[in-house]
Parts: sequence; structure tokens; C-alpha cells
Amino acid sequence: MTFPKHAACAVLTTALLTACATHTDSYARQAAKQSAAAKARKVAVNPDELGEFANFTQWKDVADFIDQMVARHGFDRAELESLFKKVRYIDTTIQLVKPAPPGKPKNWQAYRARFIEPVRINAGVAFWDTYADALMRAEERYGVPAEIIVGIIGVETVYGRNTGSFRVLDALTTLGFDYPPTPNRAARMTFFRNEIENTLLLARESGIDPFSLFGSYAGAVGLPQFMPGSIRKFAVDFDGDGKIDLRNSPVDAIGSVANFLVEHGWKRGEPIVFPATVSAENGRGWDMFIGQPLEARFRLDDMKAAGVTPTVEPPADMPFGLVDLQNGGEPTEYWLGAANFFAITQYNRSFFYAMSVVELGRAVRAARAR
Ligand SMILES: [Ca+2]
Repeated sequence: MTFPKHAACAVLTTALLTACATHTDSYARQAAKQSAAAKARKVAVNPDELGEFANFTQWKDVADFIDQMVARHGFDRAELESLFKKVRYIDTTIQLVKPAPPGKPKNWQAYRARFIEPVRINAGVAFWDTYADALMRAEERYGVPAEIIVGIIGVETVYGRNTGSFRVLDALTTLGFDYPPTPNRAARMTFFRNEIENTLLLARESGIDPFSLFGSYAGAVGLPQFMPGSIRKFAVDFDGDGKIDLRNSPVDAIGSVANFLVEHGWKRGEPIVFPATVSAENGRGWDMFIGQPLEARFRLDDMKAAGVTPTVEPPADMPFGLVDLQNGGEPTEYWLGAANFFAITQYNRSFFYAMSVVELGRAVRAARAR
């Protein structure tokens, strides 16, 4: 979440694993041993995800970071140095955050087909059946419909099947201190260093070993793929066992997704999206609504006057934003997104993402009703 790269990840990981076959013998032996150990623990670990020791404490930026953690939060310097000596550098994370080479134009139908498909829908039905009580309780408490929670957890991890096997601290430290040269490098390094800080605080607050946190290549944890900062701010103990565990408690994940959405503007009982068409007749400028901030901030009457026509009529007094879903060479699809649609984009800042959550949730609900 909050890291719009999910879709490319699985494909790229496969490519990198293939490349990894050329590693040296001793590394391969070590990896095989670790992989066997992982299998015994029933955790899927790829050799690339294990990384290598980089002695991060010798890096000046890491030493400065440790200084800050000591000054700002009263961490014990020797303990932090000992911790960062154990952190591994994971080149895979660097490869995965590099921008995709310019190529095919964005294609919503192709993206959609990866998420709205039978395996994920069937897994969603099973998840909904198993956790129907918790989903109903979340809907009552937070006002977020079960199908939206089911949509998010399905798109994120196929209901816990793909939660990631990187040690969070390894992934975050690698990205926080050696982010590849991209235009947004400085901002991303700040982001990941903040998440290292959050990981250390989270571990201290909940009395866990920070190395016990596993997640995606970007450090997102558990069924809902929360970054450590989001765990601290938005996760809830929804099964009432006294701790928050997004990796092993689907019920905690359900409550946490609902709470996250409410904290990001979800409004109980309000609709999400309405289909629309656009028309350039009379030179009306609907394209002024494209590329705007991710909020519902326009009056429907103004949008209609500019050539946006809802094909299902929404309530008159609701604000909207225009959602454009490009389809490669085919015509772009348009929707009117209400505040609740944009709340989902706070989870992952992508129209494709938010719409696939909505559509997967609807598909699972429909499949359950059959
Ligand atoms: Ca719990």
C-alpha cells in the first residue's frame, strides 16, 4: 500500500529469480540451505530476498540515522548498532523500485484481468464465508461495506497468499539508504527512512523483535500490506487478543482496513463511483478535470456543463472527481468518483488500483450470491 508498484512486482520477481540462477556456487549452496529451512517453516523465501550483509553501521547516513534515533527516541546506541550490523542489503528491492522501461501505454482492461479473475474471486468467496462475522462487525462499526474490505485484501495479497517474505528491516534499510537514481530519489529515501523509524518504534511499543516483521520488497506487512507507519497509526486489534497482527490475524486485517479507510475520508452509506461519458461538443472543457488531486472536489453541475455526462444519475449534492481509465489503443473509460472512491486511492494512489478493488469486491459478492 501507499506504494504503487504492486502489479509489476510478481512478474518482475519471477524474472529476477531466473536471473539468480547464475549466482556463484557458494551463494547458491547457502541459498539452497536457507531455502530448505524456509520450506520447513512453510515460508516461501526466494534466494534473492535473503540479501547479503553490508555492514550498514559503516555507512555515514546510517550512523547519522542511529544518532537521530538515540537523540529523538532514546534508543540505546549499542543496541541499534548491533541491530544494523545484522541488517542485510537486498538488491532485489533496488531492482523492483526502478521505473519500468517506457513501453506499452497504460491499459485498464489488461490490469483488470489480472485481479478480477476466477482464482481471486473464489478465494474471496472463501474468505468472506470464513470471516463473515468480522466483516459484518467492521461494516457496523466503521461503515465500510464488506465487499470493499474483501476487495482490498484480495487485490493486495489474494487473502494472505502473497504477503511477502522479505525481512521488513532489510528491505526498508536497503531502500532508505541506497535508493536507485530516480527523479524522486530524495523523497523516497526520506519516506523509507521514516518507515525504518516507524519499524523500530513499532517493535519497541509492541515488544517484538523488529526482524520478526516480514513483508513485501517495499516493507508492506501482512494481509492488507500496511507500511509500519500505517500499522502504528491505523491498525486495530479487531479480534481482541490484545495485540495487532496483520500477518496472522485476518480479523485484525479486516478491522484495520476499515479503520484506515475511515481515517482517510470514507463516508458511511455513500456511493463510490458512477459510470460516465465525456463529450467535446461545443468545445466544452471536460479535460480540465483530468490529472487533478485525488479528491472529490467538483460540483456535478459544473462537470455536466463541461461535457461530463453520468450514465447513472448520482445524487445532486455530492462532489465528484473524474476518473479516467486508459485502455491502450482502445477508448478510455470514464467514471465519476465520489469521496469514497478517493478514500481507496489513499491506500494506493492509482485509479486502476481503486477501481480493481471496487470491481473485485462486487465480483466476489455476486459469486457468493449465486
Ligand atoms: Ca489481534
